[in-house]
Order: sequence, then structure tokens, then C-alpha cells
Amino acid sequence: MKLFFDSRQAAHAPTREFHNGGWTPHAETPDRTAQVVAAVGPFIPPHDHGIAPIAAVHDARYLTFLQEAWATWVAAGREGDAIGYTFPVVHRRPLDLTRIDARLGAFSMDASTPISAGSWDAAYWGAQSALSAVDALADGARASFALCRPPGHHAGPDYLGGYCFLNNAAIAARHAAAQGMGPVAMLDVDYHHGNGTQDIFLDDDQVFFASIHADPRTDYPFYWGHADERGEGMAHGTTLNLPLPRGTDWTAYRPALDTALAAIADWGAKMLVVSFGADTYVDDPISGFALQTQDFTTMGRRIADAGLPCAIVMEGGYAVDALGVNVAAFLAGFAD
Ligand code: Q9C
Ligand code: ZN
Repeated sequence: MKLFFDSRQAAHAPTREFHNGGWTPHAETPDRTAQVVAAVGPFIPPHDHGIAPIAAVHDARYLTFLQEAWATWVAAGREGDAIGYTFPVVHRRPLDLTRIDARLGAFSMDASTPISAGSWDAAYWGAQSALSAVDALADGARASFALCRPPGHHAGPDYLGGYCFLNNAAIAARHAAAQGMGPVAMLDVDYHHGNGTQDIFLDDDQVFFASIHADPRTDYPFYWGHADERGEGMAHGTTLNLPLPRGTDWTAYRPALDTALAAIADWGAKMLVVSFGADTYVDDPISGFALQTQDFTTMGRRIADAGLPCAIVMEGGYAVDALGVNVAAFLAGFAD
């Protein structure tokens, strides 16, 4: 299997996040990718597809903000990571505000996603890794893996959040659809609901989105991922949310996976993008499912048995010491 990663993705190094009323060390560290690189290499650097396939998913104003944010923060005399504190939930019209705090708030869904010096480069090259994973399928591979970091599935058309800036999986899916590889389906198995991916494709009937995740009544991102969200307009029925309770182990997870894969097959998908998070692992420090390392191999094999060319995109997973073996276990399920 071809594996894609660019060392510039390590340049994003947030120090802390706002959590339950106080600051904690940031969970999404460069060491995550180091663990995976050590466990499952060799990795190939991605091809540079430029900004166009990213701009096919994200608004131009948002991309300009992301590219300028760190320099604007520094120019304002700030120290430490750039992070917003005022969020325009009621009124988000496109005012051309220049103050960095106003721009951070306008383009953020939370205060867990700080911008540091290398954040744009890291996000850019992570997206290129996802695009290169699609190219590998176009060249005939059955499966490919993009070690995206920072992750992507919480990032929407014009907002960051949940440690995510560019929606790598969505960028990959739209790239695949544009090349005629579709119909494209997306399967999100990260612990958290992929709200950004859902928002991007909510009214797009060309891409089917299925997500298995912790019930948003108890878990982040709270406002998305409920079972009654099914897609809008022409795209009604092309979003499938399968929330599960905290404590879910493989026995309870497997039927949801079977439901998602059956829906993807019924929809007539010809190609699959998997948002893979290892934060469903029993020892994940910020999550509440109970999957074991060997369950990831079973999960990978069941997905592979769907028989679709499959681009696997890395999302979360914060039990850093176990992240390498858990990713290796999942990818082993795709071995012949
Ligand atoms: N700090 C992914 O797994 N947690 N993102 C917010 C307050 C955010 C996880 C709790 C969790 C985001 C890609
Ligand atoms: Zn997650």
C-alpha cells in the first residue's frame, strides 16, 4: 500500500487548548505522526496539486485568513498560539474586519484549535497527502493511506475547529469525483462526528457521507451528528449518522459498521474515502469507546471486503504510545 506524508506536517505544534474551563496541554501533537511513521513506513512525499483542489472545498476568504493568520497575530504583538475568543454565532455576515481576533472568531467553531507558526504549511501538505492517496487509486491501487496531520473532518467550508483546518478527506473526495472516479462515498470512523465533512456535502448529492461516532448528546461536537441529520434538498438521504453511546466496544460497534457499509453499497458507490480516527481505542485519553488494537484489523478487513478502491485519511487518535500499532493494525486489514 502506498503511504503519503510530508515532513512539513510536523511544523504545526499547538501548545495548549481550552478544555473544561481551563488550559491543558494540546492533545494533537507532532509526536502523533512520528509514532505512525516509525510503525508503518516507508512514506512517500505527496505531489503538489496546488491550491485549486483545496479551493474546490473551502471558501477563498477562509483560505486567505488561514494563510495570513499567524503573521497577523505576530504583527499585533501577540505571544503564543493564535486563538479566538469571540464567536459570531448569531450574525456571521462577511464583514471585512482586519483585527486578528475578529477574524479568528469569524472562522472558528471552537477554542481548541490554535494556529502556530507552521500551521498553514502543515495543513497544506496534509491536504496534498490526501490528494496523492486518491491519485494512487487512479493509478490502480486498491487502497492507499494519507497520514494527515493536522486532522481535517471538523473543518467546514469556512471554519476551523476540533484541531482541524483543511478537510483533507473532503478535498480527496471532491478530487476523486472531479476525475470521474465516483460515485464517491465517505465513511467516517473517528470517535467524533465529522461535522465539517457533513457540512461540506450536506446539499451535495454526488457524495454519500456515513459516520459512526459518539452520541453528540454527550460528546463533542454536540451540535451535529444526530441521527435525524440526513442531508438537505436534493441530497436528502445522502448523509447517514450512526451515533453510539459511550462505552461502545467492538460487539456494539460492528452492527453500525455493517449498516454503514450496506448503505454505501446500496447507494452504488464506486470509490471510498475513509476518515480513520484511532480515538475509538479503549485507552484514548479524550474519548469513551472501548475498541482494542485487534478490532482495528477486523474493522479494516470488513471495509476492504466492500471491494471499493479506498483512500484512507488519518483523523484523530490521542493515545500516542499506541497510535503506531493501532494504525498498523487497521492497515493490516487491507492486506491481501
Ligand atoms: N478541549 C479529532 O479527533 N475536544 N478532533 C474539545 C475541549 C475537541 C478531536 C474539548 C476534540 C476534537 C480530529
Ligand atoms: Zn476524533
